[in-house]
Amino acid sequence: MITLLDYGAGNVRSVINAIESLGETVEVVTCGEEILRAEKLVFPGVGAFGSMMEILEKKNLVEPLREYLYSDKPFLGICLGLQALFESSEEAPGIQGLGFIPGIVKRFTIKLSVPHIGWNSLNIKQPSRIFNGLTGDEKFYFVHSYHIVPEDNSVVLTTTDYGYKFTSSIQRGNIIATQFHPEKSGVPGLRILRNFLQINRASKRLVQVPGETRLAKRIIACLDVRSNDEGDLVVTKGDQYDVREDGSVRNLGKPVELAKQYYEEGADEIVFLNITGFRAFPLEDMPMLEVLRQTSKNVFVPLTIGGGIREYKDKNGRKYSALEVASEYFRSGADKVSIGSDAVLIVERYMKTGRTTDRSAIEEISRVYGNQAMVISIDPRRVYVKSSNEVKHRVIDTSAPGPNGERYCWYQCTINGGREGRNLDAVTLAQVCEKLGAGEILLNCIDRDGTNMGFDLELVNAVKKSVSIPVIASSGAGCEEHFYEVFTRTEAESALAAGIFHRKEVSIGAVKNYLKGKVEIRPLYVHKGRGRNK
Ligand code: 1PR
Repeated sequence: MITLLDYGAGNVRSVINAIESLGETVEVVTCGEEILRAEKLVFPGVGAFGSMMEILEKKNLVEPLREYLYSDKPFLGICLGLQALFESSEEAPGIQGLGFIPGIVKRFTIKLSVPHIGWNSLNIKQPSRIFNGLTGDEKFYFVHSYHIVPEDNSVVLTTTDYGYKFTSSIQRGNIIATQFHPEKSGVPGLRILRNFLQINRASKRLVQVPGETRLAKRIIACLDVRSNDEGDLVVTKGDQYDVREDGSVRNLGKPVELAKQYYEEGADEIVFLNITGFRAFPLEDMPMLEVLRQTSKNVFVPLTIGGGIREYKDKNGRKYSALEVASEYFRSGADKVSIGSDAVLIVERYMKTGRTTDRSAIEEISRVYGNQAMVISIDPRRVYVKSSNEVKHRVIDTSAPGPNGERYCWYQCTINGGREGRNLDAVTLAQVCEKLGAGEILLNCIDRDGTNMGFDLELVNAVKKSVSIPVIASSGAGCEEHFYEVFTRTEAESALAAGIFHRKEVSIGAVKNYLKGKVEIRPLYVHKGRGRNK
């Protein structure tokens, strides 16, 4: 029996699912006595340091947690569950942590994108039982803007490089805590969890080639989901956002099965987009919640859900905030939510007044769940102009002139699945969303969507250069070389594709094999019950 501390913010379902997939049962703690009775305690932290400590205080969990830690019974902290062990954090000045390990938590001060999102490796500094069965070359999933700085180096279990070297996990006796998420780190992550649970395993010292660890470029599979004309929830795919062929919605498979298949083939992340979310009330669209619940039982990489994350009134007049809608998705297994249409409307309001309301969906969701959980999905379309000062938008000098020889273009934001163009450009949208608290940009391109022509590198460069958060390049991937191109000719941290994977033209394994040795990627793993991923 594993005891899990859930203080009520974010996605603990993934941790529960990962532990249960190893054949263990999980008891979720609701009071201090249960912490003291625990034999093995797992503490996954999500959200922000300040609100975490306030909730722990309010629920009278701080003292039992300290007592448990000092008793040296097996403890695994994850992400904020690691940071909580320290004395304080720059994220919440004046708020005390558990103070179990001397040291503080600091924000990254680097030129690279923050948050540090994605798959990075570990430099192992001590023997530990959690490394049994690993080679030391594995990559693990990180998502954080702050990192720990222990006073005493003897607690450092691993370090990782991102701009500089930081401590990515600690070990003191039976207390182990990681900045990365084992529950979201595929096969090696599950291995770490299993090793933690088997407390009698011998400690292993891994011999590694010394050197800097490197963040991998991520390959993301996207599943556009909607009901077809028969009422079944299907994965579909459009050509420039038109998902109908001969009058019917294209049906490319079932969402839960396809997500599992892509995970096993090596996808670093899965994105679900409910593409009719702008029409219906998503919380009445229960199948999407069920899709997430089922997917998160078998898929141990990050899951993003978009489509219909916005404020809504149901038929009885009850109002739901976007935060409430998002919370339901987080509880069902989402790690991030993405906002499309509403982000455009929020930024338009901001541009009119020049002020934030502090209460927009972007601000509220990122405040509660952290910036890393708030993705903005942009659906831009090229608009050609003859001169760079013809419009007030951010105009680029394009190498692909327009139909009438226009040398310039700007990228117009659209809403409602590309149906309505707005008087706002994608660069401005991305910049304002970052200011409001967004942690990542999912950058689609209607002109390239489903065309197999390759990513719009000019668009990716224009947006990526204007923000300091990670950007996912999306739309147009047609072959392995297109991924190489986007990773070498832009600074995008990840690339997303849909059509080529669904139509089985190119597999995720083929993309990774092509990139291997040229671009840093997460290695492929063999999944039990499947043939070898090449
Ligand atoms: O506006 O907050 O409700 O969110 C709706 C979401 O649904 C947005 O993220 C929007 O991008 C998406 N969406 C709406 N309509 C469509 C459509 O296709 N008719 N899907 C749509 C956009 C997602 C792309 C696609 C890439 C890669 N498709 O990310 O997966 O273009 O495709 P490719 O590799 O085949 O070229 P809201």
